Amino acid sequence: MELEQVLREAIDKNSIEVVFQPQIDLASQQVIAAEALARLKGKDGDYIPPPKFISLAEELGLITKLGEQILRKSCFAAKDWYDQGKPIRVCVNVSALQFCSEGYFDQVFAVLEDTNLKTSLLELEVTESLLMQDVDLVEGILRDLSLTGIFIAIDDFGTGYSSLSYLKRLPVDVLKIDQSFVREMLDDKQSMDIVRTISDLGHSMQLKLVGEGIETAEHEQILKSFGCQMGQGYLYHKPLHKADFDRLVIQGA
Ligand code: G
Ligand code: G
Ligand code: MN
Ligand code: NA
Repeated sequence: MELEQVLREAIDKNSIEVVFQPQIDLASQQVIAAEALARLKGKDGDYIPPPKFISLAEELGLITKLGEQILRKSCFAAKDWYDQGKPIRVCVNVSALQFCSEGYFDQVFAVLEDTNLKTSLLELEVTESLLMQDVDLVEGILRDLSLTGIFIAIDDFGTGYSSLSYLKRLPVDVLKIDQSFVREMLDDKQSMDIVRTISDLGHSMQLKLVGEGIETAEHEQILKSFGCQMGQGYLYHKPLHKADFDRLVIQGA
């Protein structure tokens, strides 16, 4: 299968690309974090959707290796920003299978040591569905990671089924409001209500809120009115290659 071959080759050559989408502090409009997003080009030169190659890597037992390569590139980038005077946190998506695989904590810690990145400049994005898996296992790993100072975010929040009492118990720092609600909130009262409810929940649990998929000034204004502190979306920037990200945040161009 062609995709499998492309994926295996990228892992062998450590050639997976990582792009970075700025996260904006809505009050100051400064870039304060970046979500790392993996990119893999097919033979036709077009990018393969990440959910496709990530799930294939999971099926083939390659996710641990692929995930480590993505994490390493992400931490390396954040260390470079830090060295250039910009302590920008890098937010890395973690597949559930990778998270639950043996040695995950050690892998993360080794990458931080090798890249010499401070723990507080790494944020791991986990999904609600991960939280619902092996509850004790997941809670233990989250606790170990969090105790080191690494930030934990729940991605696509609102699309899953995490119980609030469980959420309260977990060492979570950030809720990322799923972009589908942000996209639909202007036309759909229910989506607006969901965004408001997630924001209220975030405040009562003292979590930081990131609005995703912000495409218009109106989206931003509504999220701000709900007390959402951070935003990510095409209104600000698309995911950028490292060189373009550097031009933006280091040189201010
Ligand atoms: O970047 P893009 O919009 O194409 O991403 C689509 C989906 O793929 C998002 O849900 C994103 O979280 C996921 N994704 C992107 N990069 C990674 C990665 O490095 N690891 C994992 N597990 N998921 C990723
Ligand atoms: O599920 P996750 O949040 O990790 O998905 C991130 C994906 O969302 C990235 O692939 C990114 O390209 C995409 N994305 C980021 N901002 C926007 C936006 O404003 N609009 C749309 N349609 N997609 C976005
Ligand atoms: Mn994400
Ligand atoms: Na998301």
